[in-house]
Amino acid sequence: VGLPFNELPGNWRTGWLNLYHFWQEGGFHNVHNIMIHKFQKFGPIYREKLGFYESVNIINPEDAATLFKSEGNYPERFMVPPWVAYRDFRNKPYGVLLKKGEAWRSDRLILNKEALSLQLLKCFVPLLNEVGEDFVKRVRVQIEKSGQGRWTADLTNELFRFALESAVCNVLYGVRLGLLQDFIDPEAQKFIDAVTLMFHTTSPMLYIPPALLRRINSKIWQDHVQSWDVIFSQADKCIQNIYRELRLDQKSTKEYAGILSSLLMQDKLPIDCIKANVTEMMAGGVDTTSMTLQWAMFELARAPAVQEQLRAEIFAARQAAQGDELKMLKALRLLKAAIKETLRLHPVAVTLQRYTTQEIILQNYFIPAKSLVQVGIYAMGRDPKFFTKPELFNPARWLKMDSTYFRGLSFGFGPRQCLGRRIAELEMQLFLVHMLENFKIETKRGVDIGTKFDLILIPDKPIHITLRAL
Ligand code: HEM
Ligand code: 2DC
Repeated sequence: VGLPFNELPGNWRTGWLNLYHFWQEGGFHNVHNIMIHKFQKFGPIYREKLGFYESVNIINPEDAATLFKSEGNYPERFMVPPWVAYRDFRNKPYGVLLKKGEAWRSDRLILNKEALSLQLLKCFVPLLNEVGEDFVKRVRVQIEKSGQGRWTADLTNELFRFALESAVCNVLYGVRLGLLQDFIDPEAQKFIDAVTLMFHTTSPMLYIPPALLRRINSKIWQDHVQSWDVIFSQADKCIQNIYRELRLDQKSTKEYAGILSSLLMQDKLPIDCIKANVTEMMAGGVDTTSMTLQWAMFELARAPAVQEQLRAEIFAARQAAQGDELKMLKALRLLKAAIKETLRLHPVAVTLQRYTTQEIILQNYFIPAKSLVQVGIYAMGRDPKFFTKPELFNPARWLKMDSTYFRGLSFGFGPRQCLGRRIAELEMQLFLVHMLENFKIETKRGVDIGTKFDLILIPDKPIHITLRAL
């Protein structure tokens, strides 16, 4: 028999005091470590209240399974308040990220066919391959320039541009960056900076009602509004361009011309709704994959043996596939495990969240319907109870583990999982294939890089990577 909700461990009775302590501990950038600490203190389940927001936090894969199996057809996650506040303030429509109920589901089913279906991979591969190849060319030029056969740099901005060009311009819009009129260099940089600032200004506003910050016209709210304004206006420019082009000539009826064109031609969603969703995908497509790729290269640089194994796998797969890229990708089991392993140690999202739709039992406690439950995936990924020697970057563990049951949750789960998942996975796979085929990835030894919560989890200092021509 279960225990009552009110007996859950945790300091959940003192919301404002907690927020104060949290702030004192530098919590706004340290959410992930505070969570690990709390699981150590309270055990595998604790209740928490920060400011206005209350949640139940879990770490156990079995408990995650219980939660997700009861989520139903309309799962809801925590709605990031400043993101909602911006749209309401400027009167912008919501995309799937912020919609609920039937409105969410009907949009989402249409978008799944355009972004998540496995049949799309053959359309995405050539688009993403091209950008990967160009990145290699860029690196070669830099190596040439250095005259030393190698290039050392903080690749943050290079990878932002790569991600923008891959996922956003090529897959969403079916055009290369240089070809998007009104969206050449300075514009692209403006967009990239706006997305980073948008994430950065979100985290301090997570626990304080945005309406309050708006009323006192705080700097953080102003910056947040400005960054979303740039994101929306840049996206609008791109969408208008494609829209105009599509109406001028019908040339692209045969060849695959990207997600936006496909949505426009199908005519199943109203144009405002397409705009809202494409804007979200454009904003979601930059920092997520680029930061993950940066972590992946960092981990591979510190594990030269793994790097060699991956190179061998890629070499063999390339030979066997004889030019069939999809076939090659199918064979890259260790490479896919390496991406999973990167996201285990460095997830983009510190937690997954769901509102319960019915009463459920977690760790023998009754959790009422409509509670916010968070799965601490950062903490789970680093807990020796769920991953032996968690500090070790060991991609092969995913191929050998007894059970991976509800352990690989980096893109979320179920009907509400990441919409960009297939694009992100393919983009990262192809990037790493090209990099490993051409360069040795190295980094200075003994440099420890920590993690910072900036709404998404990012490195706490610049990572310097050395690329050496093979
Ligand atoms: C949602 C992770 C890349 C667009 C999510 C969620 C996670 C996530 C954990 C919440 C899922 C859940 O609640 O179950 C990641 C990771 C990425 C990535 C790890 C790359 C490494 C992308 C990209 C795009 C994107 C490239 C756009 C093309 C979205 C959208 C949602 C979402 C629109 C909300 C979906 C909905 O509510 O229906 N992502 N993401 N993400 N992601 Fe991603
Ligand atoms: C942040 O406590 C911490 O993929 C909060 O591409 C809980 C929370 C809720 C939703 C999460 C968010 C966290 C991190 C960033 C996520 C977001 C859902 C989607 C978003 C995980 C864990 C992200 C980065 C999307 C963003 C698309 C957007 C910019 C249009």
